[in-house]
Amino acid sequence: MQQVFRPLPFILLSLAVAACQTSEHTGSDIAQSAQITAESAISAPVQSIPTRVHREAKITTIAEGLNHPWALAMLPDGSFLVTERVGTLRRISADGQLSPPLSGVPEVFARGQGGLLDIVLAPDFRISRRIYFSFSEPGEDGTAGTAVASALLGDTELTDVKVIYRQEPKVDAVNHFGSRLAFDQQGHLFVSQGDRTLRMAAQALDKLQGKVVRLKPDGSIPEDNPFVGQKNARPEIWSLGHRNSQGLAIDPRTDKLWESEHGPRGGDEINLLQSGKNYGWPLATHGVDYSGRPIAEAVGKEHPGTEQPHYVFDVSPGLSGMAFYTGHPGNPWNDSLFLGALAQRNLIRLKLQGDAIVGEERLLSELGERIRDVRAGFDGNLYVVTDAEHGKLIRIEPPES
Ligand SMILES: [Ca+2]
Repeated sequence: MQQVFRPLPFILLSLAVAACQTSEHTGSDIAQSAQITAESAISAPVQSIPTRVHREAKITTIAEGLNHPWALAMLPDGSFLVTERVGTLRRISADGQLSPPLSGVPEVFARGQGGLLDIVLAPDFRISRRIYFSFSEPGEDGTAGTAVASALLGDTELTDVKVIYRQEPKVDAVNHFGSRLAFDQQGHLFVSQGDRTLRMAAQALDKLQGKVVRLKPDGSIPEDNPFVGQKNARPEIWSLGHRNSQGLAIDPRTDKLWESEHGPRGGDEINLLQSGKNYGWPLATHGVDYSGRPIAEAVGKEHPGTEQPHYVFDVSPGLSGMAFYTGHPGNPWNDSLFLGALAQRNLIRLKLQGDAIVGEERLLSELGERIRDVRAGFDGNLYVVTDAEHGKLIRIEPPES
C-alpha cells in the first residue's frame, strides 16, 4: 500500500502584498500591478528549497466583474476563454476587455454547485479551433448530470456543438458535479465527476457518479479502458471511488494523470490515477462528516483494495483547479504543482521532486479570494480566476531566482 505523504517538511513563506488595488471597472484601464514580496519563515530546512529566498512575484488583475468564473483557458493569441458558472462563456482580450457571452453554449443546470464548469482547448486547437467544456446538463423533473461538449470556437459564437459525453441516468441532486477535463499526450480526454452526494454510487461500476472517465476526443470509448467488456460495468470508467474532484491535470514530464478532490470535513486528497484503481470513497477517507462524526460508510482511513492518497490535507483547503509548472529551469517555481483553495482562500504551491511532494507554500493569501482555477500560460506566467459575484482573472508573474 502506498504511503500517505503528509506535507512533511513544511516551507512556510509569508507573502506580504505591498499593494493590490483595482478599480471597479473592467478593461485594460484596471490592470494595475501589485508587488508581492515574500520573506521566508522557515520551520524546517529542506534541501530542495533554499533556506533564504529573496523573491518577488508580481500579480496583475487583468479583468474583473466576472460572474462566478469557474475555469479559464489561454488561447494562442494571448487572449482567454473564461466560463461563468451561470452558463456563460466569455473571451477576454490580453489587455482585459470582456466580450459579451458567446452564443451556442447549451443550457446548463445552474443550481447548487452546477453550471458551466471546466474548459480546455483540443490538443490540435491551432488547426481545428475546437474546444471542450463540461457542464451540468439538465434532465427531466429537476434531475441533472455532468456532461461534456465540444465545439468550434468563433469570434462571437460556438458552432458544431456536440455533447460527446453525458452522465446517464441523471439524478436529483444539486451538488458534487466535479468536474475537470484533461488531455493526455496520446489524446485521451479524462473527465472527473463527483459522487452527486450519493456516496456509494462512487463504488458502483454500473454508475458514472464518483468516477473519472477516459474518452476519445469524439466521445467514443478506448478499447483499452479497464472495464471494457466487463458485465455490469460502464466502459467509460478509468478510476472509481472519488468524492468530488475539481482538479485534474497531466504532468507534462511524465504524462501521469493527477487528480485532486474535496474530502468531507478534512481529508482533501491528491491522487495519481491509474487504470481501474479504486480511490476509496466512501469506504476509506481521512476526513469526517460535517457533524464531526465518522462517515457512516467508512471503515477508516484505509480499506483493502483501495488506494491511499498520494498526498492528503488533514484540514481541507477546498481544492479546486490545478496546474503543473514545469519546463522553466532556473525558475524558483519550476517543477511545482499549483492548486486553487476555495475554503482557505489562497493558492497552494507544492514543490515536486519527480512525483514526490517535498514542500508546500501558500500564495495570494492576502487577497482573501476563493481561487477556483489556475493554469500555466505558454508565456511562463500563471493565471487564476477567483470565484465571486465579481470574480477576477489574475496574472501571476513568477519570481526570479
Ligand atoms: Ca480517497
